[in-house]
Amino acid sequence: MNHAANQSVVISGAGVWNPAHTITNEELVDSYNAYATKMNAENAPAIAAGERTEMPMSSADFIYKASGIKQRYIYVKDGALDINRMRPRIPQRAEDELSHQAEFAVNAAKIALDDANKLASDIDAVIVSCAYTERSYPAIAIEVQAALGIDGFGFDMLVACSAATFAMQRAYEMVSAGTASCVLVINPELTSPQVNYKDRDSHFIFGDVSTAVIIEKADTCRSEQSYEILSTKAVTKFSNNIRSNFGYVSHALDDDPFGVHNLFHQNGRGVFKEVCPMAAKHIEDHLASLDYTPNDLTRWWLHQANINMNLLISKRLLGRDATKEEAPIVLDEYANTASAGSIIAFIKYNKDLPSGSVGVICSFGAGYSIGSLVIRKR
Ligand code: CO8
Repeated sequence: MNHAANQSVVISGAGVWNPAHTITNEELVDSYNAYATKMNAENAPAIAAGERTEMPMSSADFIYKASGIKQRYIYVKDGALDINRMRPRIPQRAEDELSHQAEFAVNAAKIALDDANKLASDIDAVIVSCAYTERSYPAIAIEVQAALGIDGFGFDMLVACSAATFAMQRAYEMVSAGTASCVLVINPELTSPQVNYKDRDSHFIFGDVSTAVIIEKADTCRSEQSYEILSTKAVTKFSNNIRSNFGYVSHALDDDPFGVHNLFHQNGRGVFKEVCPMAAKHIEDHLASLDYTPNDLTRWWLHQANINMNLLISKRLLGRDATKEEAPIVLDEYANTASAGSIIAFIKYNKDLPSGSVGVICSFGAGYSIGSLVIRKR
């Protein structure tokens, strides 16, 4: 936990950018069910002999009820719903072209810079933090830095669903310590290449999006609306319940680097049961450290993995259901966007709050990792 003793640190701007294409639950389910029907027909003898399990059908109704998701944005729709492919067909880019993920990042960064009333020349550090980076090096952050014409330094971070909050915490610490004065934190969540569209249990979960925030000292802030960061808190606890194994070691393994065990997979029920109490306690402890109780919060910008998780966490803390205004949900439009979810909720639902309102941004996900920032409208 950190307190900015001498220097108030603020979130002075933020931006969300989404790709043009969407996939509704119905479109997704039609494609998956057609694929499953085809596979079941092709494997009918093996299924009848008990050598292979029949693929179950998916349901748009189940998806909405179990998760709150109605649609998701996707960077490249072509290929993702084609039952002979079941993955997006993303065009290869040459090394001298802007990479896909850097483009995602730049799009959100420009919106955040405008929102904070800043120029690229005001920024001296760039953190790109998300669930996956497109490559190991050079860092996407350094490519973004070059694309925007930013001096200083940049680096990438990976903390799955807590990548955004953990990166904002690092930015807060850098500004507090004086090692950077104005930090651009970007979360280019290009999730669709890792989604297993052939898996009924997870094909609906993720969407593509990019978010960015600007963190700086209060005395350099020129935006009309800003939030003081009162405190940050992070915790991690190892769990195998959410895993993605694809990585650079694949080249040296006698294994299929694109096998289903290397794509995103999870024990969703287990995650739900374990993470909800962890996240509730995390928020309660964080608030208590500031002499706040849950009832002192005007808004809860929670991680967006599942609407039922958010309802449970806020109910556990408030002793009643949180209203839509108190704990906004963006899952219906965006689905789970890994680390970007709580930031989208913040971006879409903060401008209406009066000065002095206190809220919490909190993420929770793979690792497990939980990150929170308690913030107050200036
Ligand atoms: N259609 C119809 N039925 C289905 C479907 C479907 N699509 N999927 C499952 N079912 C069935 C099941 O088979 C089961 O049937 P039965 O009762 O006969 O066994 C029944 O529905 C209920 O299944 P579940 O118990 O699994 O359903 P839940 O109510 O638990 O809902 C969820 C499933 C929505 C996955 C839920 O468990 C959940 O959201 N859990 C939390 C998971 C979570 O938060 N995970 C975090 C993931 S993100 C992260 O941390 C980092 C990821 C980084 C990015 C990755 C990019 C790719």
